[in-house]
Amino acid sequence: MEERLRIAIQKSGRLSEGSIDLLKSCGLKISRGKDKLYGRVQEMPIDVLLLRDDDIPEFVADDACDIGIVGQNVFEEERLAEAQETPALEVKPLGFARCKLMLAAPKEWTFDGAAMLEGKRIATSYPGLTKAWLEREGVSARVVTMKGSVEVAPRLKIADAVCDIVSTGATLDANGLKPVAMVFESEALLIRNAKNFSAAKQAIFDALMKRINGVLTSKDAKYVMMNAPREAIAAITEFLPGADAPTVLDLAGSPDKVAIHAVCRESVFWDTLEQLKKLGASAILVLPIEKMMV
Ligand code: PRT
Ligand code: ZN
Repeated sequence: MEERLRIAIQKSGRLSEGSIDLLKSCGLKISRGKDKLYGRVQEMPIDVLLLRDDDIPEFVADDACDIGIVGQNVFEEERLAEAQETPALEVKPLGFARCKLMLAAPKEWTFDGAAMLEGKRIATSYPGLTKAWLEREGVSARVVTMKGSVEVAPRLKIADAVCDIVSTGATLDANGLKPVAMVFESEALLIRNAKNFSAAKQAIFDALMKRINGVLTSKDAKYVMMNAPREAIAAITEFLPGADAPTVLDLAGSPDKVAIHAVCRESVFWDTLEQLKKLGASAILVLPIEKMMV
């Protein structure tokens, strides 16, 4: 029987779009029916399982799936809970679904440090991460575990403060709370089963990782082209954000000028262009890079 790599992603929620987009950028199309929990990829021997995000670390640890995409917050919380004898392994942060687990207190509090939480009750869906943070801060507080709607706990007098995921902060604000301390920073994470894959499965995994790495490195990368005075080459090369050695070409009929081409791996902003102009560059072009393999 043909070996296939099984990958677990979130069925619907804040990780789904990013996970599906990443697989798409790797050239994989998932065919599935509307409510199906299972999708098949045509382009590579890969099957996709669509799950609740909380189940993903366990499915991957238990060998029900080989790899998965999950929030670092959920992964770390499961690890701290020691829910698995042999937990899944972290492979790579993926750069999307960024958020922060934050301690938040009623707006009227004048927060002057973690010591303020001594003896208080903190509501959270992340008891492991919250307790680890309190321990690091040397504070003893009571952690009240709630599955959802954590932000209403202070109003219901179930807790004095909360520890919850924040992205824009609008939810906290609407509930009369303000973020006061950062507990954990999270983004989507690629994880894998801790056991060795068979040779065939390892080969599929390696091929997929090559494509994922290619997608991630080309994400912010730009191809930058410009003309510049020959004597400005050193200054421009030094200034270009995250560029390897650029290509320098002679310009026909202008012995004092050259064309400089470079791949910049970091974001190229308007002020980058303004700075390049100041260094003598002209006719600056910034082009997107669709694919890159290094
Ligand atoms: O159904 P399933 O169990 O699969 O999904 P879920 O509802 O448990 O998770 P989901 O889809 O909400 O989030 C999945 C993952 O996305 C989380 O584990 C985080 O890693 C990441 N993520 C990124 C977020 C947020 N941003 C986020 N804003 N997870 C949750 N939130 C919630 C937060 O809990 C709060 O209620 O959004 C609200 C705050 O948003 P702001 O913008 O008002 O601050
Ligand atoms: Zn969930």
